[in-house]
Amino acid sequence: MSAIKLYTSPLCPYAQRVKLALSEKGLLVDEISVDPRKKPDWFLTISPGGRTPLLVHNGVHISESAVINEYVEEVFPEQPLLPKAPEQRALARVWISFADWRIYEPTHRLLLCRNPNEQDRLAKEIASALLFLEKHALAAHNGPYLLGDEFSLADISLFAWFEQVAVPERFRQFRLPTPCERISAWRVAVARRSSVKSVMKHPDYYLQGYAPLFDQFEAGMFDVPPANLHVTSV
Ligand SMILES: N[C@@H](CCC(=O)N[C@@H](CS)C(=O)NCC(=O)O)C(=O)O
Repeated sequence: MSAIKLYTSPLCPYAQRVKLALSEKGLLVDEISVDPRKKPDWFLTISPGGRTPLLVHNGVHISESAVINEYVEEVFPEQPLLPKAPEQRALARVWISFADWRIYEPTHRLLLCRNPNEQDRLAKEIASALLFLEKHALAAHNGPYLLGDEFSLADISLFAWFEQVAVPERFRQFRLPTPCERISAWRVAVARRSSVKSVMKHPDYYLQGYAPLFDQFEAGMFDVPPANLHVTSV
């Protein structure tokens, strides 16, 4: 049994972020999967917010993927996932926040939107954020990662969005903007890492997981979308 417990849910991109950070550090973890649509009472006892991921270590319960990953980085500094220089660390955090607010958050709204005009507007908003990333993060150096040579928590925060990009593509006709050559090269470099290979799931896994939820959502079988569709930032 590992000293680290990680509570996840099957389609959760935020849990994937934490799994990738733990994998980078070679840490063993007990993973417990929770159904976000039928949260067991015992889960709500340890996680009053009821959200995944939740990390339990040394009796401490930590939620919020970005916070969990910073905790993991502080407690297990080997195989660092943040640069040494404060200004580079700050930059990593800027891109983590950018990913949350400019990419994940509008994607959440896009997935939960039934209005075609609004879907179109949100898709453009996300595409424009990706173009910003292409121009301002990845053009600042020769890559291959967001901060240059070093793979960091910034790459991890973005990885989980691209892992599931087939979902907005299939269910919301989202298209990645072109040309985004640097982003394409970044995806190739990230996918080559053994840690990524160990956690990454095939797009079909997400498409099959989301399909019944979208069917129910589009059929108006619930007004409030199912928790699985929560791709929230806060
Ligand atoms: N900002 C949070 C988002 C966590 C989140 O939204 N998790 C979803 C699953 S992907 C969840 O637990 N939803 C259930 C609910 O909100 O009740 C993070 O980065 O960890």
